Amino acid sequence: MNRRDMMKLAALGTTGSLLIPNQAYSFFLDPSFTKADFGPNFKWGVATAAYQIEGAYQEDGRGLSIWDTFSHQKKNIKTGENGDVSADFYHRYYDDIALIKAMNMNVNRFSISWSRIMPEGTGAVNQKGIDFYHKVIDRTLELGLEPWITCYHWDLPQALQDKGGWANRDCIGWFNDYVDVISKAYGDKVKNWMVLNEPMAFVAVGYLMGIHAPGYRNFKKFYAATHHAAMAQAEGARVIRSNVSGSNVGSTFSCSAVMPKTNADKHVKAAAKMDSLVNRLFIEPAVGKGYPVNDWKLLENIYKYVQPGDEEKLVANFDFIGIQNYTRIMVKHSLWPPILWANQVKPKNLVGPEDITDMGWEVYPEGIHQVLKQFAAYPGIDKIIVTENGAAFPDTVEGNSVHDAKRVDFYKKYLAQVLKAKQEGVNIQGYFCWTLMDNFEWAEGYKPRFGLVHVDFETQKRTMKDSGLWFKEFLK
Ligand code: GCO
Repeated sequence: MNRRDMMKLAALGTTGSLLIPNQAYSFFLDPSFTKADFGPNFKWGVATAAYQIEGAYQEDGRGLSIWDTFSHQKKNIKTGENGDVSADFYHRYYDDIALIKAMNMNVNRFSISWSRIMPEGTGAVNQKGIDFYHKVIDRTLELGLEPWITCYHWDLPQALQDKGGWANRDCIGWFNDYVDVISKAYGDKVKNWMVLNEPMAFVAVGYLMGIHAPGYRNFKKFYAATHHAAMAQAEGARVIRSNVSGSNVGSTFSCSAVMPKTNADKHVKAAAKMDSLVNRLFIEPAVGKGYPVNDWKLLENIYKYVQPGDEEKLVANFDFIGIQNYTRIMVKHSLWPPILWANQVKPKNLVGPEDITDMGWEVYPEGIHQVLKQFAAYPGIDKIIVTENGAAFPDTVEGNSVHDAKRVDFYKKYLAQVLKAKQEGVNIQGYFCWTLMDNFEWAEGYKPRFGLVHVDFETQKRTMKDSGLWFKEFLK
């Protein structure tokens, strides 16, 4: 760290837009474990996504993405909001990245906006887009943090959606070309790469449920998009490996412990279908097991889009996998939705959940232990990073403090379960919080706040929450 940074860091908490209250927060610390229990080389970080934080949606040659289109259409976002400005990270990255350092973390996981790099999705490269992420990476490195890049966090260039998006097989090639550009541009500086963020989420929620961009409710498009994204996760890994010497390549998976409501056969079968969709859909082809069709025959339709030679290409040989966990799913047999014949028991209908977040998700710390074990059991999984975990709760803003006791409690309980899995032998090498600062929560708008840092979206003032201070103290 140079002198200027030291001065900047020293100034944090006193003046300016970065507020870190100076009180001692050691009373937060849970005596049951310490940072040292996770080992000396454990990676601690925060994760963010381009569309959720950057704003500047028309600046410096950026093309439009499906999330610009989707959020600008009426009724898609519950609050009617969009990511046009968001947390304005595009202009504030310099100070925002310092907040990660101020929490004593050592990793900055962020995603690259494909349409900043290639405004039309293919072809011409936008030098200003390339330059922006160089600045983000350089800032990250100069603070002594490791940059971890997510190539794709859901913001497909709109020009490619106009040609069918992930439902078009050409998307595999478009994606490879984009990954080729960014891995060549940043490969000298960045060794840690995640190909896709939660493919199950963007194909199921975007192509089947119609809740996320591009907003389709279409089984055929869902099957096609699933196969093309699964191909892209493996092909993308190979592109990175060939361009980046000493690379550490993985991809991230959304996962939730799935359990049947009771041991009744119909609930058990329903849970198995849900597990195939929610947890198994992308990891199994990546480890050479093919699509998880045994418990949910309908998924056999994906094979209509599989061409000769694809099955070998689906195998990714990841150096690590990213586990992203928030809640569990308690499943009951149900006539709705038809075809899946399975539905989630709403957390509010469960008996005595620990708590329910602003997303309506049950707080269930044991669930992260369960999914870590479940994913570690696949062949060829050597290393796991928890690439996202966190919670949305309302914050209490009081002067220059932001109190979020429930979030602090959430992190302590989930971390205890991560540690338990690690002590039982799962090779977990890092833990990244979702997320650095409050941001655009997709179809939910700005209402659910997941940040360790509070953002006042009127003034863009940042204030570290008690949870951020907890990490600062815990990681000291
Ligand atoms: C996700 C994402 C994040 C979300 C977070 C909370 O994977 O869903 O990576 O973009 O904001 O999970 O919903």
